[in-house]
Amino acid sequence: MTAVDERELIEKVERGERLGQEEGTRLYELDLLTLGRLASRIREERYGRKSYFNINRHINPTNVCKDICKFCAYSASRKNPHQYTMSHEEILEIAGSAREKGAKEVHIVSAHNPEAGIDWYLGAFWKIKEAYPDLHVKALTAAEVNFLAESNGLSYEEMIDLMIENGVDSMPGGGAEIFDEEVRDYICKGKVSSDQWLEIHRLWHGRGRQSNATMLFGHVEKREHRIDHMLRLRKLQDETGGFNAFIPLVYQRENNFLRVEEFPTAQEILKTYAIARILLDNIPHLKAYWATSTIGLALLAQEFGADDLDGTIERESIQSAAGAASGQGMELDEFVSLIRNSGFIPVERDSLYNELQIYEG
Ligand code: V47
Repeated sequence: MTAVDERELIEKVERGERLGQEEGTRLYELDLLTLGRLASRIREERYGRKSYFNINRHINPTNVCKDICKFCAYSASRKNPHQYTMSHEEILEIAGSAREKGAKEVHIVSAHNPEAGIDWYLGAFWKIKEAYPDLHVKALTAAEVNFLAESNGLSYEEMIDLMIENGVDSMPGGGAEIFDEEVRDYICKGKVSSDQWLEIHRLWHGRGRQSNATMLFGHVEKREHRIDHMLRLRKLQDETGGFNAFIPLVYQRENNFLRVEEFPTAQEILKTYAIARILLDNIPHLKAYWATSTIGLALLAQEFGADDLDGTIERESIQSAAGAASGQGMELDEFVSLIRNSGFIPVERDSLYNELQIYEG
């Protein structure tokens, strides 16, 4: 890129104009600190120095899966022979004890278990809601919704009716991986397609509900695939306005079947956060999910556009199976002081980003 092209690109971002595929990809050629400055300006205009988090509990109730995603170390396989499926009593007990410790949300993501049955999936949400109506149930990725619809002969609309009837409050952003069809075919053939993933969220938003969107990056995809992924989300968000947060998930490399030649540098990860903040002008929050970025980089990402650090998690099985240090979650006090000591104002939020407590001073 010539110096003139670079100047023009920067000015376009400063004027708040939208960038397309080619310009979005060229943003990667800007130096890290320029991108940080551009993304921080947008972040600070919206949120000042506030950084959001919630007190949540991740529950991963089964690791038995009919699909084989090359990047996944969580599902039971020859690399991870230990299979499990929790009973409703176990799930309910985990939800109850998390609530007692202050959790406002349970984030429930499972594998695609062909033996468990739809009543096992939906019944767990219903029982949690019945016992703890104030606990927000964020559950079922679009990949799970597609799996349950297909295996039970249901339309997506019927599945969504059942989710609402059984107490699902919002949908997590998982299963999006990378929308580019060629890369997707290589890393997770047979799972929900990109168009299906987007359609499920479109229908969910159409019912007045909210959700998140993830992107798994740092494996075999190229920069242009990340931009394409973000632009497909931006297009849907223009239509529905139902996404709360965009969550770039940094690929974790252990115990899986995906061979990767080159892993992203910290610089590439931070650039990806900054570019997401710039391109996704219509998705309010950018979440640096510390389970995959490491807490150090998540804190730094606050200077590159991220305004949300997810939550205390308490326990996590998907990313930690692939090497992330998130298995045991994080204590609230530690989380708050890490955010504060990095120069930001910790704000506890609920699942829909209403502010619950500001930790000033
Ligand atoms: O879709 C699987 C990812 C996702 C690996 O909505 C991996 O707030 C990295 O949905 N390396 C599920 N990631 C997690 C998810 C989520 C997480 C945090 C917040 C939210 C939210 C949603 O986990 C899957 C997949 O992309 N994943 N394996 C891996 N090796």
